[in-house]
Amino acid sequence: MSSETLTRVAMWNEAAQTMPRAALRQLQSDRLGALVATLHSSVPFYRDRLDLFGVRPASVTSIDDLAGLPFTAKDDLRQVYPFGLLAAPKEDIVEVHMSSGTTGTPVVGAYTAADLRLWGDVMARTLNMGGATSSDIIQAAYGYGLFTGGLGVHHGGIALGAMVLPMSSGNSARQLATMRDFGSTVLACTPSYALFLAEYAREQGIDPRQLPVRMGFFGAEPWSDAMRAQLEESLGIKAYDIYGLTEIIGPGVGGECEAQDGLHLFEDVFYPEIIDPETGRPLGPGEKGELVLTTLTRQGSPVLRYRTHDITYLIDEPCPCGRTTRRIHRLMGRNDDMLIIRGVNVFPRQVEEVLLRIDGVEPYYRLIVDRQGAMDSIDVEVEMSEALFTDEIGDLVALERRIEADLKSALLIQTRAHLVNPKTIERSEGKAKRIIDRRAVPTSA
Ligand code: DLL
Repeated sequence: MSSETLTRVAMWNEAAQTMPRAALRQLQSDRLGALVATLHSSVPFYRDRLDLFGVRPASVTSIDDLAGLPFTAKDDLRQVYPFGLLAAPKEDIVEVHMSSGTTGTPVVGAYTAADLRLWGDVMARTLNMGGATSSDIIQAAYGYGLFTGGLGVHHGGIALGAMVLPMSSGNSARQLATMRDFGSTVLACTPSYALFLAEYAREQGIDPRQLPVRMGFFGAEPWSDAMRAQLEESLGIKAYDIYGLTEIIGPGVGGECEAQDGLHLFEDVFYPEIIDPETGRPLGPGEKGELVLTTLTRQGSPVLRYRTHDITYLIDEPCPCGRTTRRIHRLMGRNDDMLIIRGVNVFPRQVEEVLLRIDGVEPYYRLIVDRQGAMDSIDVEVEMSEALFTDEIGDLVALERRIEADLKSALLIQTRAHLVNPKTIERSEGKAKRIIDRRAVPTSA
């Protein structure tokens, strides 16, 4: 797309987004030095790590020194749950979020007042990149609560000076009525929920293209260019991809500008690297690998070289929008076993843990993930144990309902359980193939 075809609105925090690359590098270098000094002096976990790696904080003077610093893994964060990685006094924390699905120990993100201003700023940048301004009415239909989606959009919308409707997700009839009554111009929710809303509107006799929404900010789960085309067509909007994760800040790590050609990263505050997941070696622009992020200015829960497990590549070419920040290609999948179902992160081992606690079933199972219409579904096939085998229909149904209820409280999503006969699920010698994902989504190339 050429620069002439981009509809321009005033750029939010233009200075941060159009900084000459040399000045940006200097800023990143200064911030990295300060970060390492803080981590060493205030976070015992990082002090030990840095000492183990023989890193003296005073020797970190350039962003190029990052490659010699230790990584942080999701498990590191879990081990210090809930507050072990705080770099600020607990009294200074004003908000807390947690990742939705984990092995039972969630990952905590703690925000000081300055962190919330940062979040507001990066989310305002995200919304504004797609053209949103203070005149917009933002329907925030990501889940509110410990999940970062709802409140991330909320803080960003307020920073931008827009009007925020804190809807949270669900209650589709009310979403549509509110959209119409208040004239919402922006919709922010998961892409699958947006698609569902369009379908639901049609079922109610409402033409979704006639709704006032002009643009959507969709993320928290993988979605494809085909789905973008469908959303843009069915809702009559521009659909932007937005990215983020609890461990870094929530949504607001990066997003698409009006060129819709890769997601700009907010490199002045979150430094990106792409590494070879096997060797940990940094890769260059265009080389596909795992995204690693360092929070350069977070106060509450800063992280050093956090391994996201998200696969993408860096785009170093200038963008017609005028921003000088590097972009990443839309997310191309994950290199761990985390599934994202209706926006909720699910690890297969959580399912296993639940099954192990239920008498009458074995931890042999298959998860079949599918998409019916716009909604993800998850079916769990579970083997009955031989000892407790029964063919009493009443008993079987009761056991299936129990499994569904226990999974619901552990995973926070509804599943459908199906008992199968003992020894019918394939045993494997290598990695068990427990997940069948029939959603044809993840890549968008
Ligand atoms: O999903 C934060 C978020 C909320 C992002 C709203 C965008 C919009 P978590 O629950 O910690 O945080 O999950 C983070 O979700 O590592 C990716 O694997 C995946 N993810 C997030 N955005 C996208 C996206 C939020 N645009 C994990 N495309 C990340 C693909 C995404 N995957």
